[in-house]
Amino acid sequence: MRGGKHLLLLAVLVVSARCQQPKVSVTPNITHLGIYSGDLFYLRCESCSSPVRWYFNDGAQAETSERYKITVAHPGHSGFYQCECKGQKSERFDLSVRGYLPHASLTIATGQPVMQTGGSVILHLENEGGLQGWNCWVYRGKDNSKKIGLRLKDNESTFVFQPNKLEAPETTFWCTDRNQNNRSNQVTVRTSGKRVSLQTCPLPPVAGDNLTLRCFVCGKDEFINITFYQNNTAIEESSSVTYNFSHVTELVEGSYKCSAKFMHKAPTVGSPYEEFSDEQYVFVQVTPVKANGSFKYEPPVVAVVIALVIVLGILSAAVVVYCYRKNNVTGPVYVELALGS
Ligand SMILES: *[C@@H]1O[C@H](CO)[C@@H](O)[C@H](O)[C@H]1NC(C)=O
Ligand SMILES: *[C@@H]1O[C@H](CO)[C@@H](O)[C@H](O)[C@H]1NC(C)=O
Ligand SMILES: *[C@@H]1O[C@H](CO)[C@@H](O)[C@H](O)[C@H]1NC(C)=O
Ligand SMILES: *[C@@H]1O[C@H](CO)[C@@H](O)[C@H](O)[C@H]1NC(C)=O
Ligand SMILES: *[C@@H]1O[C@H](CO)[C@@H](O)[C@H](O)[C@H]1NC(C)=O
Ligand SMILES: *[C@@H]1O[C@H](CO)[C@@H](O)[C@H](O)[C@H]1NC(C)=O
Ligand SMILES: *[C@@H]1O[C@H](CO)[C@@H](O)[C@H](O)[C@H]1NC(C)=O
Ligand SMILES: CC(=O)N[C@H]1CO[C@H](CO)[C@@H](O)[C@@H]1O
Repeated sequence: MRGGKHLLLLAVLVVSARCQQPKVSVTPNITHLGIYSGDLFYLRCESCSSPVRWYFNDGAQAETSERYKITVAHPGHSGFYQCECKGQKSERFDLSVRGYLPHASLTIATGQPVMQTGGSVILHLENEGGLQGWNCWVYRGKDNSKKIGLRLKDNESTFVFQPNKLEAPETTFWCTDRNQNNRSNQVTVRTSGKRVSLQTCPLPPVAGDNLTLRCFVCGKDEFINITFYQNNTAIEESSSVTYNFSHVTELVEGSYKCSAKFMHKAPTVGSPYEEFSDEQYVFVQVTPVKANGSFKYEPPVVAVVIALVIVLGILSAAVVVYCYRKNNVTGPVYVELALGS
């Protein structure tokens, strides 16, 4: 029967797709919780090693590593992503970024978004509906996210806790309710061995807000001037460690860094020397809009499908053998983390 034949071919397709076809996934695994403005995550091309080609809405991207980093998510990142390696292209991965923040809020109570390596921050979690059953998670850029168990006394709506010391270059925190239906925004803390660091608000400013950039300098007494840079162009040099934007617009969006001019201690040495901070990208949220996330289905050309099916049919036997040998990959396991405080 015709239908039966098609079904068989479909089964063959599924088997071979499972083994060979690359697949786009998200780390840390937050997709089931919704992706919101300001999130940091990686799109990963599973069963691929670099070089990888990435596509966003069918457009080729510059990224060639297995991981495609989204540093500060915004609705403009919504669409479909595909990765390709060794001539194999993944299925479309639909990503929808909400143009607003979750109800529950996580903020830095003590510390800054950029800390010295080995430093620690104190975080403040708040949810109007109470925090019973809530836990937090930490992602350090590698491996899997780890759980931070919160020792909540009762159903309070705010909680303050201190995660472990910051050793990774980039550490991301967020919290979820018991059933993982709701979550907080993320807080990302970076570490830097540099003496100069630029601090911005951890959440992207909404158009119309005021925004303060702050240049932190270790060894305060010896620096003379601070320079702020926007997209590598100096925008201000003065003795002030802050730079303010009032009523930000999209035009403020860009890459920022600052530098401090230091004077040599010895009285005979003349000219000052300059040290730069790392760059921070500032994204401005325009009016909170719901992401579109619509999936456009384009029916494939029948002839191409038939040709593909025949080719895959020939290959399937070899593929099945290969699969049985190689299919011992396990899913990520979340490790419970004892809390220091
Ligand atoms: C991501 O998390 C969801 C819900 O906990 C789970 O069903 C899914 O298998 C996870 N995905 C991966 C790739 O671990
Ligand atoms: C926790 O407190 C909130 C109000 O603060 C209330 O709406 C909610 O029902 C409480 N949950 C439990 C499990 O007691
Ligand atoms: C510091 O900045 C001021 C402008 O605010 C400038 O006049 C002065 O020359 C700068 N000093 C140095 C050492 O660059
Ligand atoms: C920027 O704003 C902050 C607080 O709103 C203020 O303390 C600071 O002096 C301002 N900086 C400048 C350069 O105006
Ligand atoms: C923003 O800054 C201006 C001064 O530059 C001030 O008048 C205004 O109150 C500030 N707005 C907010 C929301 O802080
Ligand atoms: C800075 O560069 C980014 C990316 O190239 C661009 O989108 C943005 O408009 C630039 N911002 C400014 C203020 O020039
Ligand atoms: C949402 O999608 C529809 C049709 O696909 C389009 O007309 C509309 O402009 C989109 N809206 C946004 C906010 O992207
Ligand atoms: C406080 C809050 O946002 N609660 C939501 C948690 O998730 C459930 C299910 O998605 C919603 O119904 C609640 O409103």
